[in-house]
Amino acid sequence: MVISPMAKRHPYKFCFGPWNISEGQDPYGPTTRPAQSFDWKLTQLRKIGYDAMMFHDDDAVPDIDGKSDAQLRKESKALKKRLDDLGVAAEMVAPRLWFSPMTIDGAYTSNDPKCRKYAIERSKRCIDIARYLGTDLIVLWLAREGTYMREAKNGRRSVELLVEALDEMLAYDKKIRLSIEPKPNEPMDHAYLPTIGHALAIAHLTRDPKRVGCLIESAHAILAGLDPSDEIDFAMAFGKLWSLHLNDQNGLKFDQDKPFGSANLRVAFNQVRALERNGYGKNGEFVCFDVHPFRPTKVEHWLAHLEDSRRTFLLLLEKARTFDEKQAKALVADRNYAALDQMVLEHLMGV
Ligand code: XLS
Ligand code: MG
Repeated sequence: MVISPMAKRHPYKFCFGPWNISEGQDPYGPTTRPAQSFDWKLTQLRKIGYDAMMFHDDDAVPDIDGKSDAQLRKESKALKKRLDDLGVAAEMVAPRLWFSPMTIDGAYTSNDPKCRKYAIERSKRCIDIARYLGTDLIVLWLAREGTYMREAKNGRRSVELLVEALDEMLAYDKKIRLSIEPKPNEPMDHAYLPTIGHALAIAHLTRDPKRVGCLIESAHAILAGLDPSDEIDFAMAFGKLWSLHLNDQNGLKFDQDKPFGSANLRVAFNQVRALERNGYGKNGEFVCFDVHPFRPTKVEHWLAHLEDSRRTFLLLLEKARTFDEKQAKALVADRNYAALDQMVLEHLMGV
């Protein structure tokens, strides 16, 4: 199907991260595709109509822990030049705090003060990289801030430690904004900040609540048993949705990072509608797809999940913009939800 000119006039800008062109490794088996260079990924990004790349600190500066500040500056600046030459923006930088031997038992909430110090120092270096790459957005996916058993940590103390860490980052750079990406579980049994409500609530305990916002990932909201479109409306009612990871998820299991709309087209449609009614993107926010190829994917189809997610988004945008709001309103006023339900289904089926 051809995407109509109306959908092409959208104000949305698109983004993905180098980890989204992944090699297929899972906990039960090795990679299924050979690794590709970062430069190749960057070139592909432009070719398939994307505008920006998101980074973990060590996507930007590999082996960051073994490198001096001078090296970090040199490599970040060289990367910024490559991005500028290709006309690609750096959307955000996120500290990858879940790989190091120093974060085995948590990063900011580790029981070991030396490990907590490492996490904060590493986050400051992540902020340095963001500054060199020209973005003020730091994303915090708090992968190991939680427990495998609740007795292992003091929950109240963990909240205080999280606030201390956020405060240190806010004080380190007066311009950066922190965007918390909640996820309720995996790798932890229970995470400390499982939902957008938690992220926005903890913002208010920090020294500068205005600079602490959130990022919604569709799959993470679904794993919390929530509808991602409600999370979008909630975050945007606070003016705090600063980034977005659209993808899909089939029920309450491991994080699947499926292509956008792959598991539930209607849930995807409602996310696009929520973004439209709230004007997402009008302050320069990007639509990022945190999606992965299915493990059996062949090398020649390696970018399909990214091309398809963007295409599905644009097609659903057209569906959102052509949804008969007047008729829907009349059905709501008549409390005729059966007809409203069918109307949505037929609209999505193109009847
Ligand atoms: C993992 C997260 C991660 C963040 C960035 O589930 O989605 O990829 O988006 O640190
Ligand atoms: Mg994500």
